[in-house]
Amino acid sequence: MSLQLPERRDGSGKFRRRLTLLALFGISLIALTGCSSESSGEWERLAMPDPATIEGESILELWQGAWIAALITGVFVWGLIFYAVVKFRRRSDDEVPVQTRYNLPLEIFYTIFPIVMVVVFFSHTVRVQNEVLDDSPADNTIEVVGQQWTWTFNHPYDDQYVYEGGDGNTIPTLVLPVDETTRFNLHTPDVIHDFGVPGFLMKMDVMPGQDNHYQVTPKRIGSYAGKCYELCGVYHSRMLFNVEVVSRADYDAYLQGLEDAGSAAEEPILGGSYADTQIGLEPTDAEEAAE
Ligand SMILES: [Cu+2]
Repeated sequence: MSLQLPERRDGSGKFRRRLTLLALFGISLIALTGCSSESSGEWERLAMPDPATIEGESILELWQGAWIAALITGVFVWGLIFYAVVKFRRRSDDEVPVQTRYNLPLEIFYTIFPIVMVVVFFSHTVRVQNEVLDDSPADNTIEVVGQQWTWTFNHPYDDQYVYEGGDGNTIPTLVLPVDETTRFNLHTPDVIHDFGVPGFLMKMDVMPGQDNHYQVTPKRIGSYAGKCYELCGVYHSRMLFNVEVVSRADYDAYLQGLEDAGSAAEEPILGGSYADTQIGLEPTDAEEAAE
């Protein structure tokens, strides 16, 4: 019997040492990842990029608010769990704590409170969604086409459409004027794609037979990266595009440049027949012979 005590002490000492090591590891991890000024902003935004559009600001607020609400709930629940674990831990006297049943106020609380939480989360989500998907007339409308496996951007200009598209070898650029609201009408002739720019904190599915849309108001000039967010086939990873937010004058010059280059059409180029026969993606002679 007397041997048991030192053994148990030993065990808990090991446990404590391990816990200390784990805590030190966690603290150094936080210190190592959070030391530059750039990443301190990232911490505040909870890993979201700095929004480059006005709509992105609301999305960021929703993201931060949801995490803060979830964390407060988490701390409250963890507090209760640890309180119960410590207070009612097994003791030498082995006495079973009081077993409470049918505590009506408590049961009403944990039925009502989650409903209240869901209502709060839902209402904020709907509010931000209405802001982001605001349907009021935009300054510009771009017909965006996603197809296996690139993008085409049709800009209305000079009573026609000027366009820029990629192919298997080149990545297209989406040029947008700064401080203006641009609406994207999303089209696809083949499968579901998803059109998004991480720096804008926004993406949306591009559905065959159903033209989705959303709009953005870029607030600073700069270069961003965009991509397809929906696994759409073998060359999904090629569905990248560049985004250039430029001044109104530069945007006009860009549109004129497209017209001068002959990239103009009466109707927007909506893809289709050449969907899987883009440059670099044609079947090789050997593949054709095998068919
Ligand atoms: Cu895609």
